[in-house]
Amino acid sequence: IILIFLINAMFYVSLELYNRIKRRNKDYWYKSLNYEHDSNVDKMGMRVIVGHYVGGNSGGNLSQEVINTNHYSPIEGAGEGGRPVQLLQREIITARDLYSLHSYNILVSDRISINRSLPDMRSESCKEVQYDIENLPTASVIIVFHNEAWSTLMRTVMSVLLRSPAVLLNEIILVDDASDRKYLGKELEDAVANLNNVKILRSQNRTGLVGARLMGARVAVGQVLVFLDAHCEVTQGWIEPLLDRAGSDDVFICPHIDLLSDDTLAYTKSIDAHWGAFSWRLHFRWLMPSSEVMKSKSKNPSKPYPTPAMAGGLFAVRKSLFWRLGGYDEGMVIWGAENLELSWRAWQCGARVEITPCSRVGHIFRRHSPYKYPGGVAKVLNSNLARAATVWMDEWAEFFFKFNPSVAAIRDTQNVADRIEIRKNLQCKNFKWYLENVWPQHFFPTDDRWFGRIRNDKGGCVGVTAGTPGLGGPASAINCGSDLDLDRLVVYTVEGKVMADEGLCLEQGNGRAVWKTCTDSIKQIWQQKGPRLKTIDGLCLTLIPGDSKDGIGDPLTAKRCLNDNRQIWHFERVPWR
Ligand code: LR7
Ligand code: MN
Repeated sequence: IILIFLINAMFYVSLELYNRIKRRNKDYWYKSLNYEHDSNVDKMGMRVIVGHYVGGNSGGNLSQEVINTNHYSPIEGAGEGGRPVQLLQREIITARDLYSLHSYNILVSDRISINRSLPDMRSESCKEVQYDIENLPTASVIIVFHNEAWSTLMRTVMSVLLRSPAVLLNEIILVDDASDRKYLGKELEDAVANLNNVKILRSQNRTGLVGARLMGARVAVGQVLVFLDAHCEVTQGWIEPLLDRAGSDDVFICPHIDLLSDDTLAYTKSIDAHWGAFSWRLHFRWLMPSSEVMKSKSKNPSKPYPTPAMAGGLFAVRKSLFWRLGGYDEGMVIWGAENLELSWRAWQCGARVEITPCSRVGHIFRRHSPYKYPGGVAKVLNSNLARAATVWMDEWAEFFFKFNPSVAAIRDTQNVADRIEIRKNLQCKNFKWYLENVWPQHFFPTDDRWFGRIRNDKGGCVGVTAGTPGLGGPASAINCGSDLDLDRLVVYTVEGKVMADEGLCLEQGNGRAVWKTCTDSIKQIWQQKGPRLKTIDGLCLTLIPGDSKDGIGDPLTAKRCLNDNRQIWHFERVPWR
């Protein structure tokens, strides 16, 4: 299992590296590090790997002294107004050596005041909304951390204290998930002792973010629980819209998540509207919201809008609802999958998941996890995913396990009886309902959708070329691969859409077929006429002769239909479950 995993990981690393060098060879900082995931900007764009498959090391060959010391040393004005901090050339080298410690630029963070100013990130329409502060429910803010940097953790705390009306904030609960950094001991306690209503709980054993958040939730006195990661900064007016919506007792409400650069700590806006969802392999993904949501957003830009899933770290929920729906799955360890589990549970059991555009919180997006995964990252993630899928996904759990044998192999080690009991007791709806009603734009196979390989008579299959960026790219025939290779399989819908994982659809572009985000465009319709696939204009999907003998790598396009076996396609069905 580990070997397959490593090979997979190596594949992604080399792929990402290649793309990175192609895209960013102007940028020293990016080029000099072997990041395995895409940049922040891409992350908030579309469909970029957020999974932490290549765990970092905890400090590499740094000295214990460096690791254990709080190096916070603010420089007047640095990073004020959310501006980036630039380093000198020789400092960049030091910063690079320290990078593995937290997977962000700690030298920069340590120079920015923990009280730094930030611009008001709200839109004009959001600024106009009046909240009846006296009648909003009050909040316990819960921040869990494991070996977080002192400056980012304290800046998270201070931003909450500075920007939340005191009457709305019962307390901030810091939950230390068995950190072993010296500065997070007494030094942190002393700092916190000077602040009003900030408490520290400590977990003796490394439990993971679910266990730690539950520890906090159990003692919280506020009516609403507000969860934040330990490297966030909230902006003006962030808490009122969350509490206003959470008051209604049927919703998990998320802020609009902005970007704190892992390199310069600059605060930047993320794209105006995004949806949370997930790929065939159950990796969390940002997507464009549906056109319905976009329409209602433009009519009413300050209104919270529904999302199929939440990213997981930043949300508010009425405490009573949180517990009524079963808190969290305590069987989930360390990191991962709890965000999807909670989203499915909320929707399927009669609540909602929403994003309010009026609450804006910055979060440092990291390219890999800086901390250790006891037992190994694969085991941790796979067991969490297996739990979530088994309890909530019904037929689609079979799909997930079928094509992810390494997860299937450990599913029997997981006892989820108590979680299934919760689903029964709450009389939750099934996953089919979720897909059809909450995320009808989804790209999963269904009983009404054909699933398999579309093979050209000359060889080569219709599929997304490895390395195609998130937003799509030119389409060529790919190696047909095996039945279990998700990257080579496609969904063919009743309307005639050819969909690949990640929500890419085959579209006739200008002269060349391309993979593009699935939309309502008629250019994405390919009607099956015998062994041919025809566009609305009656053109045939054609494999253009290229350099290859077997068709692989040859470009795809739509051309006048001829008696040509480059227009003949064989539909090889693969049972999806
Ligand atoms: O063992 C652990 N113990 C912890 O206390 C592991 C982590 N943690 C803490 C950690 O210090 C941090 O404060 O838990 C918090 C989240 O961990 P991150 O920052 O490593 O997670 P992330 O931001 O990479 O990942 C997102 O998905 C996670 C899945 O388990 C969690 O739900 C995170 O909260 C979530 N973060 C966000 O939603 C922020 C927006 C980013 C996106 C997408
Ligand atoms: Mn985080």
